[in-house]
Amino acid sequence: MITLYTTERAYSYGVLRSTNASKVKVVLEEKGLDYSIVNLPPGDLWKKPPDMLRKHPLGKVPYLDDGDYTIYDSTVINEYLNEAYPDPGLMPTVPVLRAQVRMLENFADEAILTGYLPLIWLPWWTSEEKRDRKSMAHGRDELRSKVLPYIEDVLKATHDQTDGEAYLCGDFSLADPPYMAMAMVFAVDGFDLSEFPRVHAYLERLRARPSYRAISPATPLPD
Ligand SMILES: N[C@@H](CCC(=O)N[C@@H](CS)C(=O)NCC(=O)O)C(=O)O
Repeated sequence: MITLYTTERAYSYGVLRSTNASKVKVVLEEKGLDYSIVNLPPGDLWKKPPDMLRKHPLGKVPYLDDGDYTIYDSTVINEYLNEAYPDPGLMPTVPVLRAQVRMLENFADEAILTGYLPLIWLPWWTSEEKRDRKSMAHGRDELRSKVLPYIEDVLKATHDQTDGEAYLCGDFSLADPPYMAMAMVFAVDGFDLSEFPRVHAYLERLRARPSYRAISPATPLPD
């Protein structure tokens, strides 16, 4: 049995979820795996109680139990799931394409999920009066100037070789789940993507996948 440890909380404007754990949820869903969720209180991410540190030495989410094993770090977990449960495969077989998937996944992790997205996302977890508007505006500006132009170019290059309906590396792959987490944040934030039409259409395609339901702000927490 697989158990995913994450943090999710319901607000009047939608359910907010850990972005890194959302990457993993998408892969669990894409593979049709049975899993349960342990929803840790957001405060545990700061307090890092001993039970959490025993499972993840950095006291972060996600981590995942699969039988007797615990695996942490969303990228490592997703590669593990793809190897342990190979159907459907989410990695190409050609080495240079595998490298491309890993580069785009790493770009999302560094530039987006740990880079600029938290400047927008963390304030949404606090009350409206306490929200740091300056940080949110800075996060949006940095994404617009340093991140989204690159993704727009990658999508243009991919689309020039495909039918224009492709994902980041052609078929849906491990490169895409972190951008699904970004799509989730942008849905709550109402982020304006009119300058980036390819990114806008790509995020809409991601939101149309059945696996997005598991991370959508519109999907209620289980009772
Ligand atoms: N590289 C890690 C990053 C995990 C991460 O930063 N998770 C956030 C929640 S989305 C967290 O636990 N933050 C608390 C902290 O950084 O101490 C991964 O991909 O799993």
